[in-house]
Amino acid sequence: MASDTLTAASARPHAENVWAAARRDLDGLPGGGLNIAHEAVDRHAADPLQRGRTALRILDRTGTAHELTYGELARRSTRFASVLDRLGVWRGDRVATLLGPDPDLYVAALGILKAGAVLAPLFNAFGPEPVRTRIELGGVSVLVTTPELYRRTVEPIREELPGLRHVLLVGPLLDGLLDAADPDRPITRTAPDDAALLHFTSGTTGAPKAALHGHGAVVAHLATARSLLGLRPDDVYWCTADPGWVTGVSYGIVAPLVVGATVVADTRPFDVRRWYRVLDEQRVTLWYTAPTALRMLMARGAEEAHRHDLSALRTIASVGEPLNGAVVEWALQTLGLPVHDTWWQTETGAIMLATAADEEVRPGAIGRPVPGIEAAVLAQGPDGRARVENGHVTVIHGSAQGELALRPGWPSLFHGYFGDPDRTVACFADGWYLTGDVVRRDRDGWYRFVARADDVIKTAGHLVGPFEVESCLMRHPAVAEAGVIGVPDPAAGALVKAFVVLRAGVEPTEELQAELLGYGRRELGAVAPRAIALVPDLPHTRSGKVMRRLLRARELGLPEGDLSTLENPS
Ligand code: 6R9
Repeated sequence: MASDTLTAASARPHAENVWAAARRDLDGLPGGGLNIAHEAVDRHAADPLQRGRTALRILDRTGTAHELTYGELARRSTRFASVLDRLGVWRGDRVATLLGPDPDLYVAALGILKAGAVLAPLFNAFGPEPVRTRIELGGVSVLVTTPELYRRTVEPIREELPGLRHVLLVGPLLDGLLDAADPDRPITRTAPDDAALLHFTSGTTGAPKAALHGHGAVVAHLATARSLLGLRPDDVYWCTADPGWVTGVSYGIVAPLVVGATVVADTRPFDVRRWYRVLDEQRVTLWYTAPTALRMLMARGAEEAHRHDLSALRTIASVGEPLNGAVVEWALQTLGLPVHDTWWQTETGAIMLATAADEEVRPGAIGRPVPGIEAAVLAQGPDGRARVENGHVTVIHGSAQGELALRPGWPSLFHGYFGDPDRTVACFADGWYLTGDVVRRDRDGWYRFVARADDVIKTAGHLVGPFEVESCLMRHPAVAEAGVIGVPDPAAGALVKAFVVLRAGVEPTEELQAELLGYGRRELGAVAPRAIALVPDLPHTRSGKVMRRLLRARELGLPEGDLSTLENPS
């Protein structure tokens, strides 16, 4: 105990220095306060040397680049904030975006923040059901989307969402409103603790969760992007994460703009040849991507890579899923650079463990806690989560395996799950934030990812809550019960698979199986199961819950005995 106290005490002043230094490099609002959009654009737009620089370079469906300078982005997002005023949006109201990385997305996101409202990004490949759940959960009053996505995803559920007062469709309608809007609307004076971002995420049980972050999170975005990714104002930066997820916002919009770099975005879906072309033709210098994408490039072989000039590239970094050592070795050989792993979660708001851009990569390891972060490995209980006895956890020192925990106090830690204090409280024990990830720490303090301590699935970098998929399947009239797990996949890490028990009297035919797959795709979109097995029954705990771990063990042909150490298939 004594040594824990000492470590914590000596870590704290250091942590404060790290964040205080980043805070000093931010501007703050004239007259006081902190607003992410001011730091990301208006600060640069006020600087005559920076105003005309390219903030965004967005490749449209035809590959044509559309550029917006910092000055243009500042002006347009101010007008967007003024449009929200006219719709009656107030400070703290939740405004959702259902958009790909189009110019309008950046304008809307920054405009929402300028208005003092809360930006709630939605993944545009979600089907109607996940969108409905999230709009309801976040109490979203305004949604910004395209006419096409509106028809496909929102119209079928519109009547079930009485709290959604307005839908703003990008295109001529929005352009007209922007032209008529107030170009001089001042940014709403927000404080670091005022709500700014609402990111939807998934847990093992229950509905999705909405993690709330404040404007102060920008301090951590700046500090980590600079010190770990090595992001600089002269960078041409490409973050391949979709802006409907936490990485696509925090490190796809906020961090690079705050630094003053040029953001490259591609609105078209993944394609090996085109990705190489983007890296080559856009002269990308810093590339923040994900293991699934790297594995897909790797599967195509070296030839395609060698057709392109990647000499502008200085750093490749990765996030979201376990980064296989083999991918790192391949990148080094084929792309001429290793891949620097970074680990974080929606709740942490910023990178927590990493191999910094100027550090030597150890294939298979994530790296170490970032400056300002105190991490610990906690002993696990029989359910795989950290063991808490009489309110106390057991910190393991030296080389260890257990649940990763982080000492709260960094600026981007979530403020809580919106409207769900009980689930928020459950994330903390004995002065630690519990991550739900099992890690192994080597003797010299380097961390490796082992598994999730719970049942959430990471498929192609996207977090999927099995409960959400099971609940949707169980609304189908033929389904009595469903159990959903991740099964290993060489490219996507894991694929969502459902085991379905049919209602009495329903025949398990191939047609029904196909119908259920189609139903899942229509309702859930990107988080739908890729495979469905019709089974006579499911294993249950004594309290009646489906034992997903046992399903996974059976699927993988693993012994069913000790399930607490069952490693994640990814
Ligand atoms: C940023 C993001 C968080 C979960 C996290 C962990 C997994 C993230 C990882 C990683 C292995 C890495 N994860 N980074 N696993 N190596 N470098 O992805 O947030 O969508 O909330 O997911 O993703 O399991 O707990 P989020």
